[in-house]
Amino acid sequence: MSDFFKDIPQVTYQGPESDADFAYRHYDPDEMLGGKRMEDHLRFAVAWWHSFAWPGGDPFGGQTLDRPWFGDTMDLARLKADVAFELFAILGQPYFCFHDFDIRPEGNDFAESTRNFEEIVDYIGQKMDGTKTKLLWGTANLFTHRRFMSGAATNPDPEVFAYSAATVKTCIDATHKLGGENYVLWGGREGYETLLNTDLKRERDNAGRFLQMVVEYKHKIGFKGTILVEPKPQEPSKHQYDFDVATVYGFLKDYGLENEVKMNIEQGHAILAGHSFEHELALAASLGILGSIDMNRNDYQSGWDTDQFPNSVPEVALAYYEILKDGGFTTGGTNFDAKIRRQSLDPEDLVLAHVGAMDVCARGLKAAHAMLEDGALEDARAARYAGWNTAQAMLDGGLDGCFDHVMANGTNPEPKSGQQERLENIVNRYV
Ligand code: XLS
Ligand code: NI
Ligand code: NI
Repeated sequence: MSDFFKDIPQVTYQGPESDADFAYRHYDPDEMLGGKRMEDHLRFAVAWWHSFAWPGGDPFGGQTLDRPWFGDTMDLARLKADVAFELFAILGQPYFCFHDFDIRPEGNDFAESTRNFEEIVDYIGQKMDGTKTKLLWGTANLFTHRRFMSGAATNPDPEVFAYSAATVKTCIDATHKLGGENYVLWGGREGYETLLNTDLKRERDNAGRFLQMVVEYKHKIGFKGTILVEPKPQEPSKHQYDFDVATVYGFLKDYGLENEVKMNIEQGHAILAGHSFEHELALAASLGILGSIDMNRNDYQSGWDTDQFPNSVPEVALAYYEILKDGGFTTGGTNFDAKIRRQSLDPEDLVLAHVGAMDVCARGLKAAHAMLEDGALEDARAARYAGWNTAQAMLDGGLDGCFDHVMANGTNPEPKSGQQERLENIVNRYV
């Protein structure tokens, strides 16, 4: 036991009337919603990188957070894992997520990095054995080290492609070993800064082949989890090949992967791409590729990827509405890919960030569930499209079929209200 969280109690559900800081007011894991426990709906995960590896830097300043496990030794990596599992015990959330880079010190070469990684993975596996904590997903960090500055799978240098592929192999192996339910690829530097030095077609093809190799390997070793791609339009690269859900779907189709790969959709990335979160979720659901979410938002003023914990119930309610409408998560979940603010120095800040976010999501989920149950929005939507129940012939008849129809019926369509205000008022009754 470390003493990092020494006076912080285990957080339990105490109901909406509680005024304790370390209490859930809405996240009651056992509450049933539509025949499923709340914990099994939300499937919360803590992100290792922001919670335990991030030093508090921003573009203008370096480390603000002082953590006893910061440093490059295996002992410190084990201490970091100890503290991580102490946080998991306090929060009681069922899952966590990690990159190789978050959990192990970088070695002098690939072989040493891999040895460090495998040793820590075994250590984490032992810690998982004694608890109910599970792995939602693992991933490889192919963007921080300078070797990846010109991309990983899209690097002009085939040696970097190979290094990246070898790294992903070790990360899928680790995820498989720890019983992970998904494997994520976020293409941090899979994009370019200037066309003047970029062979766009080759880079995109190499990224496609890379993802095929991931899928082939998954099947070879019998990994049953879902392969997820996390779209993001920019930051760090200027033009990313995985811009948004629509772009990634086209990419998957091109490389024959649309039935193998789903999306991990992040709220802040959706906003960066000029979409709403619920747009990205609804589109992925409509394409059958909605997998999992990173529930962290951006600051609406600063305009960059600030990775803040969610704190707006109406926003998350609309997101869970799309997720529930799609049937809910299967292997996916709600990962807090979120960091505390750089002035939030205390251990309790880290705990309270998660507590608040879990309660916000629980309230959003309950609102979403109630909206679906009551059917007010879906009834209105069905009514708006009711004409299509008898209009299939128009889709089959082609342009001249439609022409004949209009000529025969003398149709002069009457515009109808979209009723947006009424629908917004309905939503506001729930949130
Ligand atoms: C960065 C991404 C990253 C992925 C995992 O913006 O959100 O944290 O979730 O590599
Ligand atoms: Ni992000
Ligand atoms: Ni993310």
